[in-house]
Amino acid sequence: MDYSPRKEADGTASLEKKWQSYWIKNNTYKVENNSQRPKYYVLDMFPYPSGTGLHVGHPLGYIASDIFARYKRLSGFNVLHPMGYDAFGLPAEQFAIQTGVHPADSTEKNIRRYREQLDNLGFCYDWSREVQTCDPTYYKWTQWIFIQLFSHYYNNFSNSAQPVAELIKTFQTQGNTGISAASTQENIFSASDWRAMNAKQQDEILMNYRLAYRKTGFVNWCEALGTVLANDEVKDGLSERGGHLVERRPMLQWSLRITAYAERLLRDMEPLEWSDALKSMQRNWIGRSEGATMFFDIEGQNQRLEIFTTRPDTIFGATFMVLAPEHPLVSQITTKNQKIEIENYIKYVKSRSERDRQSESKEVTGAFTGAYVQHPFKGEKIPIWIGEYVLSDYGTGAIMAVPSDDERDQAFAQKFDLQIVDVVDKSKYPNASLHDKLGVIINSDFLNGMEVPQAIQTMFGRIEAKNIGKKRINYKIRDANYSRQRYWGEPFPIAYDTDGIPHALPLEELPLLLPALEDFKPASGGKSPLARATDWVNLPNGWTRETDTMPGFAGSSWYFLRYMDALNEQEFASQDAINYWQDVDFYIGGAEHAVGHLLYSRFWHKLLFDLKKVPTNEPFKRLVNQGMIQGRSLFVTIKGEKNDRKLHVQIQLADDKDRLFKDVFEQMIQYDNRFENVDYQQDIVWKSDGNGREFTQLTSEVEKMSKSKFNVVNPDEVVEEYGADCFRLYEMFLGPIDQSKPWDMKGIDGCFRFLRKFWSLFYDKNGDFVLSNESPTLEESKVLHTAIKKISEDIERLSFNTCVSAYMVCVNDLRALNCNKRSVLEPLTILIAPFAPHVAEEIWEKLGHNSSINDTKFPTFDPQFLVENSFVYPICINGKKRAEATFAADAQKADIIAAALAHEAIQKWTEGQTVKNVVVVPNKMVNIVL
Ligand code: ANZ
Repeated sequence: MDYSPRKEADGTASLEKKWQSYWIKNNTYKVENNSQRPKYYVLDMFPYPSGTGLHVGHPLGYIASDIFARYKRLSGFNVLHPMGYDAFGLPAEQFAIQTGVHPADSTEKNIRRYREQLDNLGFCYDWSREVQTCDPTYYKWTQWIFIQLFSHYYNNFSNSAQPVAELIKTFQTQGNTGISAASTQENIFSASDWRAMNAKQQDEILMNYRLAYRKTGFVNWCEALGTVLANDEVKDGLSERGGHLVERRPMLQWSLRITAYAERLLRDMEPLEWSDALKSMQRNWIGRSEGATMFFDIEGQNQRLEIFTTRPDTIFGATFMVLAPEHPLVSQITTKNQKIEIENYIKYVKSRSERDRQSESKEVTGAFTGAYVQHPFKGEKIPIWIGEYVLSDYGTGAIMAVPSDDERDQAFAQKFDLQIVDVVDKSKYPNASLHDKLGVIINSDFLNGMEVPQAIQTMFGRIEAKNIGKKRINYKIRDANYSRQRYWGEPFPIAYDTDGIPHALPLEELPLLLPALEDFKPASGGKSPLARATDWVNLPNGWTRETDTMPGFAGSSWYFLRYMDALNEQEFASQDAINYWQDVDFYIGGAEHAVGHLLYSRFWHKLLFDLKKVPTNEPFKRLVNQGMIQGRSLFVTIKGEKNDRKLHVQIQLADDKDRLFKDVFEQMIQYDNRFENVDYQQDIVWKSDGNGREFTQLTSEVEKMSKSKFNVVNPDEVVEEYGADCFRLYEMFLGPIDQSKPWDMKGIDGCFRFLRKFWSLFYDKNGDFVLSNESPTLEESKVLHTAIKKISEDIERLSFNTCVSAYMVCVNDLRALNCNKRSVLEPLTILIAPFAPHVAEEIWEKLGHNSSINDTKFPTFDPQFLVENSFVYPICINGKKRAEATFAADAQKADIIAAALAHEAIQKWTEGQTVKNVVVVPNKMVNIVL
C-alpha cells in the first residue's frame, strides 16, 4: 500500500481526515486542570480572523508550537495548548461600513473559516477552551479588569496597586501630603481642602491617581474620515488612506497609567528567557532616563517655568529655553508683538503628526514668545522660544537649550542665530559622541574642572539645596490611550451621573452588551457610533453611558489567563486553575507585538498580581518570535515612453518558468481593471514558445506575503496536494524558526518523498505491513539512538529545521540497512509524531495499539550506542562468527576479552568447555579458541 495522506482510491475518508475526526471524537487534546504530571503551558499569539483567511506564513509559528506541545506531552507533561481569536477590531467594522454586513456576522464567518483551516493542519489544540474576545462571556471579564484599573491607584511606597477607596480615606484624614503615588499632577492639598471640594472636584483629583483615568490628550483627528488615527496612519499631516487633512486635536479620552509600572516592567524582564533583541526593544520603549527638573523664574511675571534635563551640568551653557507649542504657559507669556507669529506657528504644528515632529531629518522650525527667564546662577535674561521638537508630553514639555552639547538645540540656535557657549571640553575624549556624557566642564563657575559625571552629581545636590528643582527619573513610555470612537470593541462599563462624574458598573451588570446597530459609521463631532444608540446611552435615572469603546489591545492583554478556565462564569478563571497553570512556559508569535501587546499584557498581569489574583509577576517565561514567510511576487513589465512600469501578476497564473501566456493574460484582464489603459499588444514584450503560444517573461521579487501583492499561497491548496504532515514538515524545513524566508514550493517534493520512504519501511515488496520481532543490530540501534538524541535536543532548542534533516538521515540509513524491526521502527514512529501526527497515528494503529500515540512516551536515547570512534567487533568461536559487540576504538585488550566472554550469546557456546585462548585483533575481530 502506498502512502496516500489525502485521497483514497475507493473514496473513503483519507488518512489525515480519519485521524482528525478520531481526535475530536476521543477528546484526544482535552486537558484537565490537574494531573500527577508536571504542567506545561504552550501558547500561540491568537490570530485576528481576517476575511482573507490564513496564508502559508501564518501557520509557521502554530506548527512550531504544536510540535513543541506534542513533544512536551510525550515527555511526560500535562500540556495546555489552547487557541482562540482576537475578534474585535477595525477591519470587520470597515467591512461593515462598506457592505452593511454586521461585524458580528462577518467575524463569525471568518472564525469558521479559520477553524477549518486550522483543523486541516492537524493541531493539538484543546478547543473546549476556545476564547473569542468579542464574546460577551469573555469581554465581561475584560470590562471587569477595566473596573479594577479604574478603582485602583499605584502606591509608590508599597510598589503596588491599591484601592482608590483607601486613597479617599487618606485624603479625608490627611490630604495628599503624606502619600507617594503615581499621579498626573502633584498639587498639594490638606484634609480640609479635600472635604471642602464638591463631588466633581474630588472626582477630578482622583482622576490624577486612577490607573484608568480620563484626560484631555492630543490625538490625530481626521475630520473627513470622522475618526482619530494612529500615528502610523498619518503621513506629512495627511491621512495615509485618502490623503485627508489631519490635525492634532485635544480630546477627552480614557488612558491607562502604564507609566506607574515602568520600573517593574524594566526590572522584571531581566530573568525572562526572551531574545536580547526583544528585551532591548522593550527597554528602549520604556526609555528610563535619570535627570532633574528645574525651575526658572519668568521675567516680569509671578510664574516659574519647570524644565526636565538629563544634563544639569551644562546649565551654564543654557542660552535659551524652548517650550512645546502646546505648553499651557505659551498663551500667558507671549508678548503682544509676538502674538501673531506664535499663533501662526501653532497652527502649523497642529497639522503635524508626532512622528513628523520627532523626525530628525526635517527642517528646524520655531517661534519666539517675546518673554524671558532668569538664569538661576548667572542671573542673565534668557529668551523663551517654542519649537515642535519639544514634545508636550515628555518631561515637563519644556527644556533649557544647550546648543553646545545637544544637536537639536545646536541646529535651532544656528537657524535662529542664538548664542552658543561652550561648557564641556571634550578634547580628552576625541572619539566620544555628545551622548556619551564625557568631558571636562569649562566656563561654568563652581563646576569648572569637573568631569561630566561628577558635575552632574554635584548639580543634583546644588539644585536641591537651592530649592530650584528635584532629581527625577523619567520614562519615555506614555500612558496608553484607551478610547476609540468605534463600534466593534468592548463597551466601557462606565456611566456618567448628572454631574458628569464617571461610575463603574457593579459586577452584576456585566457584561455590558454592545448594543445592536445598523449604521456603523462614526457619528459627527468625533463621537463614537454608539452615541447614536440613544436608548442604550440614556439611562432612566438621567445618567449616560460612555460611548467610546476599548482599543484592540484590551481583549488580547489577558486572554492567556482565560484559557486556564475558559468556561468559568463566576470569575475570570478560578484561583485553583490559575494556581495550577501559573504562567505561560512557552509563547510564540510575531515580532510586531514586541512593544504593544507584550507591554500591555505584562502590565495587566502585574495589576492582577498586585490584586493577588495571579501568583506570578510575569506572564510569559520563554518567548520566541517566528520569522515571516515571504512571498515570491511576479511582475509583468509594461513599456512606457519614459519609464517602464511593473505590475504584480497573480503568481498562480504563471508557469514554472515564470512565463505568462498571452491567452491567460487576455482572460485575466477581463476582470483586472489595472490593465484598462494598457495597450498590451504594443507595450508588453511577447515571445513565441515555438508551439504556437505567445508568452511574456515575468520578473520576480521577494516581498511580504499579502493579497495586495498577488503572491499569497493558501495552505489549504498545499495540504490538498501533499497532506498536512508534509506541509508541517516542509514549513519547518524552510529554515530556522526565527528567521524570515521566502516560500518556495521547490523543496516540498523532497519532504513528500521522505514520508513515502518512512511509510515504506513498514511494508514489504508485496505491499503488506510486515515487521520483524528480532532485536536490532548494533548499527540499527546506533542509527535510531543518534536520531533520538539529536531530535530531542533540537526540539528543546527549537531548531526544528535540523530535526527534519535528522529524520531524513535516519530513514535513509534504516532503508540502507533493510531494517524492518519493530524494536527500531516503533520508537521511530513516536519520534516523528510531533511533526507528522497523522501518519504516526496510522502506523501506531497498524502496530497494534488501540490508544492514541499521544498517550505513549517519547523515546530516550541510550548513550552506549553513541560511543564515538567505536568499532563493532564480530566475536568468533574457533573462527566462526557467533555474536557482535561494540567497543571503543581505544578499549584495552583485557576489557574486550572479559566482555566477549561475558556476552550472553557466547556463554551458550562456551558453557562446559575450556577456553584455550582469546585473540583480539584491534578494530578487526575477537576469536575465542576452545
Ligand atoms: C539640557 C541638555 C543639555 C540636554 C545637553 C541634553 C543634552 P532623554 O535622555 O531622552 O530623557 N528634553 C527634555 N524634555 C524634552 C521634551 N519634552 N521634548 C524634547 N526634548 C526634551 O533626554 C532628555 C533631554 O532631552 C533633556 O536634557 C532635554 O535636553 C531634552 F547637552 O537638557 B537636555
